[in-house]
Amino acid sequence: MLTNRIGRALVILPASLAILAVSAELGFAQTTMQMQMQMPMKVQKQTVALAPNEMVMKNFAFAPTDLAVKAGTTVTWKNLDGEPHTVVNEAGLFRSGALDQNDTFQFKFDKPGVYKIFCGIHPNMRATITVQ
Ligand SMILES: [Cu+2]
Repeated sequence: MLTNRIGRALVILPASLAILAVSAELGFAQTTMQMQMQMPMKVQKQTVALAPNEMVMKNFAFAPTDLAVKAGTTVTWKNLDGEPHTVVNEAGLFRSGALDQNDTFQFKFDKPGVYKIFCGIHPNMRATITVQ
């Protein structure tokens, strides 16, 4: 009987230690999740406040993908991603350096036309600026 009781106590003790360890980890995971949930909300606010002559790089895409401006307009690109992006004109009219998070690049469109752009690092990122 006595050996049985000691045996049971030895089983219960590691089990409760494991529960303590798991709940400590859960607390940490919850904090991390809260941080992740708050961050995209801030990014969304920035996107809503976009100026008509502004294009962002977000989630590995240009947004908007089609932008229409009048001749003489300076267009601003802003990278909201944690990964660097570039702005390259297909026709070779302009090419930015690598833009880190929150970096911007500007180009003034003097002549009407259709200007296709892509990211030199991720060529599947594409957009069009139509100058009227
Ligand atoms: Cu890119």
